[in-house]
Amino acid sequence: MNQTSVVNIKFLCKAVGCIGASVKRVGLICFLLLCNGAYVCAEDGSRAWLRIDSVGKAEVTCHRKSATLSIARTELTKFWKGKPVVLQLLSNKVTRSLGSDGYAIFSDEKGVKISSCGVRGILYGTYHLLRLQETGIDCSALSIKEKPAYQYRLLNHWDNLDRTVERGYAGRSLWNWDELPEVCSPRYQAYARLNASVGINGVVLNNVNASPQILSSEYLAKIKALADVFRSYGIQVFLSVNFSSPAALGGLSTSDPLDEEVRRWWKDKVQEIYRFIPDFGGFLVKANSEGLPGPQDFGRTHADGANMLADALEPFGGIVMWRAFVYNPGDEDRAKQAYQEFMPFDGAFRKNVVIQVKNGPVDFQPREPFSPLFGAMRQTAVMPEFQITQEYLGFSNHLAYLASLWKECLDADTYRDGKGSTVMRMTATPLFPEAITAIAGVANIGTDANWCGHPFAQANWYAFGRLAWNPHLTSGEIAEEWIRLTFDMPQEAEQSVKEIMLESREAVVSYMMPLGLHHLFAWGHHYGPEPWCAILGARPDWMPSYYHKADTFGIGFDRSRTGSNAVMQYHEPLCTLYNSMDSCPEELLLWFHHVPWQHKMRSGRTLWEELCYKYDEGVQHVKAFQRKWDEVLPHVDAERFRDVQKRLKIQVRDAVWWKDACLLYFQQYARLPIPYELERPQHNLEDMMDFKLNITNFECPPYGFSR
Ligand code: GCV
Repeated sequence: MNQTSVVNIKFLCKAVGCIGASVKRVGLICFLLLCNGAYVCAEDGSRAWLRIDSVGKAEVTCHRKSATLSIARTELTKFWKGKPVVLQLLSNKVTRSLGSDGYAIFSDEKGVKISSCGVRGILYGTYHLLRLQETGIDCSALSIKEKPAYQYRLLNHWDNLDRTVERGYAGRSLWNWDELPEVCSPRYQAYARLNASVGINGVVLNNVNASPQILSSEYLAKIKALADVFRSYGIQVFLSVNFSSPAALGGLSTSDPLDEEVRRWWKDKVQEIYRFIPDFGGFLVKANSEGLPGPQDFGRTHADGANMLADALEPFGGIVMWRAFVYNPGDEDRAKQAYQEFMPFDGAFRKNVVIQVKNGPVDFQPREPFSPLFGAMRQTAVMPEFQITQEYLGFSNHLAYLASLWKECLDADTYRDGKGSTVMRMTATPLFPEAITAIAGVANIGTDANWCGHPFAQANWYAFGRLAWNPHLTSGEIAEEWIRLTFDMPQEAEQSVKEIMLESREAVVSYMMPLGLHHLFAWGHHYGPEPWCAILGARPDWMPSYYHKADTFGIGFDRSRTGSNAVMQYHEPLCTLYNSMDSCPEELLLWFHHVPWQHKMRSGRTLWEELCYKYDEGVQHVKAFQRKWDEVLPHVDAERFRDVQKRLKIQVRDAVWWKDACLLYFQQYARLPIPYELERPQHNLEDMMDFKLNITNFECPPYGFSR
């Protein structure tokens, strides 16, 4: 993996090709090459964290045959630089205790043994061994036993059949439906390999806003082709389904889940799917949410709908992931609605159903408290859904390392069974013997050469996989691994990059929505700030003012006992802690309280001053990231260096935009000066209010705010 001695032919050819076109550009490239020690090769990021150069001579023995074992064997033969390896597929006390995805690795002076009772376990052990080698761990005396925390570790693609990606910022959908099943892009295999290398074992191929068409025989043949590629990498295919498919696709007069014909239709459809894909994983369902059809359209319940699908899938071992992302406009606080709608059905779902719950009670905001549903259900399996794609975190223009956000949720104590009932424990420990344990991340992957748009967005894909395997890992440990695998830097530079990553999520919170503010996003695309947004006739719960409630008294959503009483959905001591303005953690203050502008914060400042300081802190953080990144220039190839540099510039500009927009807008209510020691606004409120970013929701705006 030492790239520094490799001359990148592709890059040089590109440079030579430029001569005719632009001498100036070649000059710049040469300058950058010189700066980089002449041989740091350019990279397009397509190899992501699997950048090992083949050595091609390791001795690997495996007495069993399977497509998965043969991948493991090839990976080691090509990339392992140590003593001979034996791959042992065997069932003994140790391997059985680790399960078919788990593995044991032992090494001594004679060589290495990777054992598992499942072929997937051997593959995961293989990638782990290579990861240890590439992160510089001494592999001569290993004694490792690993098993994943969650049984299902899934990516959710929000990919549409026309190849747009809802909230995708890295090009188009990877799935080229027009070419499939005849043509299978080599990227499908590369994608599967990257997933397997971090332990991801399932993918939901299509958007939860699902087209009924995905279940047509024509598409099932295409999906089969993908499943055939993914299978040997241990990846199961799942589909999002539209609840009204029996009517919309099957031509039935209803999609009522208690109707016999409808039930028959789903059973037949499921049988057909399994004929195409014998190891099909199951369905993900968004029902009665944001206008999508669901069982409530027929006077039935979520349990009726989920159980009908579960019954059809059960004979084949398939599962249903039923989303709890439900809310309706009305008097009730949006943050309370999922809990209210689902709690009455605790215990009413079939055993092969799991309720998929977003990390926070509203919608993937830069910071939310954990969803109270995690600590609530006692007889129903619940799984976390995280968003890897950065819908609310600056798309792929902003550097935001999200392991910190997910860890905050996983480590949060729900107090369901007393202290220590973390979200991680509540979701990774089966509630009953057959209960499903699962975790999902909304993918940030597209056709961009580097898969994710921002080079650092790859770290979020990587981190999701690593946390799904082992949620006890720290954000820092995962960042360190990723940096080592992704770049070739001296330790000091690695440290700087790690600092950027670990501070990045908090920086985004500070310049977008500090102190518990949420959903101040621009209408529709959710890229920039629009705290003023007011669209005539639009749903009030889609307006920022619904969430910030700024007035001349103060700002924030009162969810205390005297407000919407959302605090009651949390177990003690959280309920009491959140209920009081004095004890509520300040990072969630405006989530739970409507706080007077003059309220004294722990720092001794007033709320208004604190808000100003927080916004400013966010901006200063990103400016510091720019400086730190420039310092690592000698250690990063020119292509990725410049890409990150360019995006950081956008991020700084956007951070200032966020700060100016929010402070100038809220200042109208606070009627107080921005503390004079802080930088003055660079924009006028009126200009910002007039400005409309012209993007559709699946594109990444090229350069953020400019008029
Ligand atoms: C797939 C938010 C997003 C939608 C998304 C929805 C969901 O509302 O803005 O794009 O739809 O969440 O998670 O279902």
